[in-house]
Amino acid sequence: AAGTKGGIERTFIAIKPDGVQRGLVAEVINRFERKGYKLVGIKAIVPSKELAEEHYGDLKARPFYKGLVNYMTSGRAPVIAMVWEGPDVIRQGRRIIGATNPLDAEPGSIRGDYTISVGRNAIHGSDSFESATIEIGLWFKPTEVFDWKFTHEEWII
Ligand code: FUP
Repeated sequence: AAGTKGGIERTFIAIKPDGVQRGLVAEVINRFERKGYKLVGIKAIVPSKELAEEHYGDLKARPFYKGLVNYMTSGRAPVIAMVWEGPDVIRQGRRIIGATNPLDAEPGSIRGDYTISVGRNAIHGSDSFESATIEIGLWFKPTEVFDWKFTHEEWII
């Protein structure tokens, strides 16, 4: 499942229903792909309430928790769940995504370029090795994540 292999990390990135509604799927994938990161898992999924609640379990006490779970599970668009692999991809992924509050997110980041509301910030990315491991295990079966090599990997990694 998740983890590192010789310094190569994996992270869980999800385009949330508002990001899918906004037509940002290709834009998000492009930003990770052009950087040189490797897409090792991807699927569209409307998460169950249980999955969404577990994913955001650490936010249970927050006032926005219920609305957050409702928005993730509404089915008005699926979540595009992905696993990306590469050197430092957890931290770099957070940089590519930008700050949680879009009004603090740098222009040039996904949230900085495309969003204005913290409750509709389009995308999720794991914030640590521990959460990446947990989140990949939560959203993906082992058989849905693939080990593969770029043909000319030595020119990228
Ligand atoms: P992040 O890891 O950047 O997604 O940030 P958090 O885990 O702190 O927050 C998870 C989600 O909760 C955010 F993407 C959106 C939602 N949220 C709010 O709706 N209001 C807030 O004040 C903070 C977070």
